[in-house]
Amino acid sequence: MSALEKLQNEVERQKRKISEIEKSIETVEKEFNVRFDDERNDIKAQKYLADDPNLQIAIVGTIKAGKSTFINALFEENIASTDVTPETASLTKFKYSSQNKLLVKFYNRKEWDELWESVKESESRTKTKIFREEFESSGAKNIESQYIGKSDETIEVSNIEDLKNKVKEYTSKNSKIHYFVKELTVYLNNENMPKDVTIVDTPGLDDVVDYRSKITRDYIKRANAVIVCVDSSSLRNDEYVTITKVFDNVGDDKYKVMILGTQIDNRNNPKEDWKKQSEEWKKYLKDNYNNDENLLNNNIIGVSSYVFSNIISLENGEKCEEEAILQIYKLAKSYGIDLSLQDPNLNNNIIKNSNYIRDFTNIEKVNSLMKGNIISKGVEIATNDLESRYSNMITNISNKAKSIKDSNSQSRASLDMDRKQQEEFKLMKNKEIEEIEKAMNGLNEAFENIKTQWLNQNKKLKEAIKK
Ligand SMILES: Nc1nc2c(ncn2[C@@H]2O[C@H](COP(=O)(O)OP(=O)(O)O)[C@@H](O)[C@H]2O)c(=O)[nH]1
Ligand SMILES: [Mg+2]
Repeated sequence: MSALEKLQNEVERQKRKISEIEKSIETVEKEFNVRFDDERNDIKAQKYLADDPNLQIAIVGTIKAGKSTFINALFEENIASTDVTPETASLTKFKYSSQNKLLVKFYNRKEWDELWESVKESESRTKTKIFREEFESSGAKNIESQYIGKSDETIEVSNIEDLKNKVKEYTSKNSKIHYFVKELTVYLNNENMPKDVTIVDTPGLDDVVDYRSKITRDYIKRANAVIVCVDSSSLRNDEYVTITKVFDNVGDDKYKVMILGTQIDNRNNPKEDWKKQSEEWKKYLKDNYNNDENLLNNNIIGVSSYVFSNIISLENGEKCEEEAILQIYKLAKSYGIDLSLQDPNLNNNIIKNSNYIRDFTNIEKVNSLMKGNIISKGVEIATNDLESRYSNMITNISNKAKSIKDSNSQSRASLDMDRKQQEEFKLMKNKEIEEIEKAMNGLNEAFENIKTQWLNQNKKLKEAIKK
């Protein structure tokens, strides 16, 4: 059986098991008048994972950290919307495809109401109404009824420019429609894109509307690997808290988290300033990476997506803005290459040194680490994550069932009963326990099965990674 077939089998098996489990839970909930709310959330997350179990890498960070600019550098294509004001409000998934196209998903009524609840909450917390004012002045209100609850839409495009315009139309803050877009999948025919992986641009973790940040927090749990973008000037406490949550989520596989110090070209002396910063960050992140020196040195990387993309433009004979030339100059200078700004041949000098300058931006380094450590083992990682998360889900459900069983027998036992009542109670209790055990049996069986499989799989994967 190929690795991919194994993954597909596991998906099918889990889907079957999950529907059995849901029935068991329903029985137990009715029987014992309890609620499995957290466990149902786990189940929902597992179903979401099983619906599209393939490798997904999340790009997360605060607003304006440079997430979208990094994605554009990675693909060498200005496809993700970037701006000085926060742009990305929905999950934007990028997948390789032989055909350029878009898939748009809109909020349903319930989600839209929840979003507005969150807007109200943020208004009373921040005492500002920025979001509401922008929404109202954009004229989006007039088209709201056309989009909320609209079914998923596939949009064919004729060429890459058309695709870029459509992406803007559905995601850019300057477009009315973007308010109603929950998720966008961009199918991109681009040779620089790794195949069999989805790269996901996410809303900022500090979006004024918490509902949108929560989209990212939830998505972090779904992702198989996470790249955290942090402005290279400093690592703030709230960012550190997020990073810690990201690490909690990947279990033992710490290599699946990469931390990018972004926009190093904005530092006074990019090379030296980043060196100092990264030493600081390593101290903070030592425990997160289990004191693994290799990971600390390899997975905390200073990048300049902006310089990288502009170098590529120059190499392709395109023009770039004066500001970009200055940033290129500054980055190169800090690494000891003086391009002499006054030289009329400045652009040629840049191109002559472009291999070095591209190196200083570290974009290719991040790209090859992503490919070598994560994407090349995509199917194994996806299978492993699918199994281990299933196993966690089962453990939580089993624990919950056990605690219901325990507390139920205790509370009953403490009642003061006469002999006849005691007899009746015993019978009833046995019946209840039998009932719950029956319901839970399926779960435990499933759990034991996959635990063994998972342990084996995990061992193999670790050996492979060591190699
Ligand atoms: N100088 C410089 N500016 C950058 C870099 N990366 C992003 N920016 C700028 O920072 C702003 C926010 O970037 P964006 O990618 O939209 O941030 P996001 O909100 O995290 O997606 C934009 O104006 C970008 O041009 C970089 O490496 N260098
Ligand atoms: Mg963005």
